[in-house]
Parts: sequence; structure tokens; C-alpha cells
Amino acid sequence: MTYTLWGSAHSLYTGKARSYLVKKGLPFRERYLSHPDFAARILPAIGKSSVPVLETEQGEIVQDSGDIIDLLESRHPAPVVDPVSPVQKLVSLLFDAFGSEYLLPTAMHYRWSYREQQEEFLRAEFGRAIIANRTREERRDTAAKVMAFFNGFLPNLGVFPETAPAIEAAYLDLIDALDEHFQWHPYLLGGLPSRGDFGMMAPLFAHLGRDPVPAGIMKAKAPNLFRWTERMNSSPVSDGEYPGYTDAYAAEDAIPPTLEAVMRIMFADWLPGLVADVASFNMWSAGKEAGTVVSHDGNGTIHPHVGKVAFDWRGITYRRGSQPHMLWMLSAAQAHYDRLDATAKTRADEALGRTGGTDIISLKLDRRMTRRNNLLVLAN
Ligand SMILES: N[C@@H](CCC(=O)N[C@@H](CS)C(=O)NCC(=O)O)C(=O)O
Repeated sequence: MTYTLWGSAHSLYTGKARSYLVKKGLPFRERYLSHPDFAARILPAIGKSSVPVLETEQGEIVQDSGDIIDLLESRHPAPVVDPVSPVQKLVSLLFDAFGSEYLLPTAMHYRWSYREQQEEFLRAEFGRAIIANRTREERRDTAAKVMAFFNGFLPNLGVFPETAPAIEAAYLDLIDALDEHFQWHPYLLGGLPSRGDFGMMAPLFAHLGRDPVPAGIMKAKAPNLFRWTERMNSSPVSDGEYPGYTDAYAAEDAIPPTLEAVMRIMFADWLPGLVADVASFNMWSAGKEAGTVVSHDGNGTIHPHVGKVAFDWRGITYRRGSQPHMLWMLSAAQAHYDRLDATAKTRADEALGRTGGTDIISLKLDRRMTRRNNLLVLAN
């Protein structure tokens, strides 16, 4: 049994799926979009050009890093990536949503706002992903067209010269706290990676940990975090750096105090945008039929929005397209929270109270979403 991971080295969400496959010890091979089969077989099956895509030997073809993990978890439960203990599982799901979605504008900012300083690298990486067996010049030229498409995402993500200083300040606060955490612990929740680690790998590897400008920042300012990005792509669970550490989550459902420090920053910076996203989603979804594709214009995309949002954030007004996919991921954490028994809920409430997460877990979506044909749609 060998899985095929369609994606590329420079792709944000491929980095999440790859790290998951590596840490699970699942046999897989990688294929880039440049492979003729991508256009011939994969594209028609998923309906649009996006990665990562997992292909199984039974012929299943799945897009979306979260769906890929869900499918593989249903078949390969060990080693666990969803902690059994309730508070840790909640924290893992929250980091998955935060990493996979909230940090996307940050990752795209550092990739595209410093283009001059890293143009050659980006051209090589985009070229490598999409075209094979051509000269360097041909690759560079082909890459330029695709790069213009991705560079064009910035306004919808709220990345402008006026917002960049706040985006960078928030990022530096976050990575400083993560650096302190990884001084003591190999993974977010202790000695085993969790779904939250994989979500964080999405932005922190391919863009922030690999593109020249942000990688330089991460190495200089948060070397322990940089080291974690390496650890997350190496197959042994323990890499020898933490003698005496066991390959298990922290005992007794505990959250390491250094992670609580990260969570304080995470929740404070995340809340204002989420509040705006929820209001926008609730307004858009009111009265719509089950099965409606989540999208402002009815056209399904992998990063849909359902209108523009504006909110106060770190002393500025932040304007961007709403992020329903972030709400979809947050709702997984909320659903887990809602199912907790009374004792676990009390402990979860204490942890959220200590770290400023109470308002986030209680945000209320009027409608549920589900996934159909690789797209988000309204549920019943
Ligand atoms: N929610 C999706 C997002 C996938 C995604 O955004 N992939 C990027 C590459 S990292 C892509 O293919 N973008 C093409 C597009 O947005 O049209 C996932 O988790 O897999």
C-alpha cells in the first residue's frame, strides 16, 4: 500500500499533509502538478487545480489537507494524532484551525511582499511545481504567470502596506512564544505531534520556514521553531534533543505552561477577525437552502468568501474577504467542546479562561457546514 501525495515543496497545505504522512509512518510517493497525470486524471476528478490531493491505491482522490487526514485516520488509527484526553484534543483542534487559516495572510504577506529579495527562489519553486524537463529559462518564464495569480490574493487576505506592520508585529510576538515553548518541548502538546502541529506546519513550513526572507527571520528570531519545522518532517517521533522525554502527550491532559503563553497571543489576535467572520456568515446563510455552496457568487472555490469584513485589530482597521473555511475548522473544535462531559468541560473552561479563549469557543454559527465534492456547503 503506497499513497500518492499530489502537491509541491512550496505549497502551504501540501506541507501539512506531507508532515502528517511522515509522522504517521505511512508509505507514500510525491507527484508534482507537472506530471501529465495531474491534468489527465486528477484535475477532472477534483474539478479545479488545487493541492494537496491524496490518491489511494483503491483509486480514491481527495482534496483538502483536513479531509486527507480524516480519511487516513479512519484507516490508520495508530500512532494517534488526536489526543484522547479532552482538553488536549480541544487545544489541538484550535491550533489546527488557527495554523491552517488564521496564519494564511501572514504566510502570503512574507511570500509576496518581499518579492524583490526572493524572486529567483520563488520562480524556481513555482517552476519546479508546474513544469518539468525544461531549461531554467523556460521554467522561470512559466512560473511568472502562475505567480501573478497567487500574488493577486493579497487584497482579499487584507494584506496591504498599511496592514503589513501589524501583521509582522503579531507574527513576531507569536513566534517568540513558540520559540520559548520548543525550547522545552518537541511538539505542541508534549512528546507526540497532534493535529494542531500539522495545522501549524501549513504556514510555518513552506512559506514562513522556507522562503528566503521569512526563513531568515525565523532562524534569527525563533531558532527552536525553525528546528520544529525540521522535526515535523523527519520520521522518528523523538529526535534526541530532549533526553528523558517520552513519546506521549503531556500527562493528565495538561497543557504545558509555555503553550498557554502561545495560546494567550493566539486567542487575542484571532478573536476580532473571527467575530467579523461569524457575523458575515450568519447574515449570508440566513434563509439559504441546505446544499448551497458556501461562496459569495455561487462558484465553489477552495478559499471561498461570503462578503467582505472589517474589524479593529492591533490599532488598525483590517479589511479582508471573510474566511468561512476558518469557521468550518473552528466548528470542529466547538463540536468537540459541546460533547465534553461536565468534568472535562470545567477543566476546558478553566484552560480557556486562563488563556483568553472563552469568547472564541462560544461564538455561535447559525448554520452548520459540511463538505461535498471537495467544497463547503450548508448542511441541513
Ligand atoms: N483547504 C485546502 C486549501 C488548499 C489550498 O489552498 N491549496 C493551494 C496550494 S497550497 C492551492 O492549490 N491554491 C490554488 C487556488 O487557490 O486556486 C486544504 O487544506 O487543502
